[in-house]
Amino acid sequence: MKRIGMLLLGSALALSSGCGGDDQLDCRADGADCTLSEAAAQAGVLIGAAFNEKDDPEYLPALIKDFNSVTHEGAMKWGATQPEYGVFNFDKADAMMEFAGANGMTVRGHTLIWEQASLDATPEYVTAITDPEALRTLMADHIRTVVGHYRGRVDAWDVVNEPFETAGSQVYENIFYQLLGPGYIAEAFELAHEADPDATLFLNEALVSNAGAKFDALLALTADLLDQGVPLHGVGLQGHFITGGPNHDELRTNIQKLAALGVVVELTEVDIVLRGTGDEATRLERQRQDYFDLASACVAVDACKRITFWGFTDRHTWIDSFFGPGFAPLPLDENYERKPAYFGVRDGLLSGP
Ligand code: 9MR
Repeated sequence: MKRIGMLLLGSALALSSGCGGDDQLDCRADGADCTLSEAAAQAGVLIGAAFNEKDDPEYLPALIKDFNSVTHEGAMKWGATQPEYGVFNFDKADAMMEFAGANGMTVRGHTLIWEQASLDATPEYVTAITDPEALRTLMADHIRTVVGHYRGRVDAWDVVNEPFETAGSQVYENIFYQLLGPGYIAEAFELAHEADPDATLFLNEALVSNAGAKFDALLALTADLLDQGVPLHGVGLQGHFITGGPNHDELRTNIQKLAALGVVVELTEVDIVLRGTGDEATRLERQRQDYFDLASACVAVDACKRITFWGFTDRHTWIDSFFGPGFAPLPLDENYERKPAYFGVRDGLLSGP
């Protein structure tokens, strides 16, 4: 299955998007039927999607058609890049780089440090460490090797992913926190910056798109790191909307508050489950409105530079494997047809000045 996926990735290298590059195209003109990347280009933002290897010939052509930025769902995580102590493997991530390069797409690197009890990709040989200096050495080697391998080629890195408790607003006391203290975050950013001084370095967090204590904690942490002179350049608001949709005003305000600190902001892992009551048409319309609210909140603030969806077609979404089928969270349906959500994103992108 993985081999087939890699072959598909290879065979799609030659495809070109045929969109997104036409500066003359006016997506607001009557009858214009722009792709998402064309609309995003007009809005001055990047539009991306996470992907994986899939045994599905329609998958990559659909990704290329609508997006100009990619993220791999797993290939750059610790467990993939350093599966065993001191043994690095860049096969899948290198294939993504080649795919992105051949199709004129930028790459968001995800992620260098992410360790949580419930869900991550940090191998046991890391979490089993008890000596702080051993962990510090390993963390430095990991970040230097991975970021160094892609120096000058990955334009943004999620250096630390989900430093907070998923359901709370406290910093999560992962193995790095336990052994290195809260300063592990600053250390990770310093290491990444040394390894690639031109990469935009992000703190990436879940469930912070709307107002609340967790967003306030993220804002305070960002301000604190910047005060310390840490090379933190961006904050990613993931945007997995599982229980509720984005609130346009709260999201815009959150982006503005982060921008006021001097960082760029990206919406990094967007999906919005088809939820609530009513018939399917009603739910699809609510999802369209949610996607509109989200995209329009981003383009309303200059500092919001990219929207990345966590997948792009309902045929392949992590939501199915974690929560079961039927949540249809993405802009393209299971047959790669454009959903109301797609038009919500596109209209939202074009809603700016
Ligand atoms: O979608 C990803 C899934 O395929 C992986 O199994 C999982 C664990 O590595 O991570 C999922 O992506 C997560 C992302 O890396 C960080 N934020 C939450 C995402 C959904 O769980």
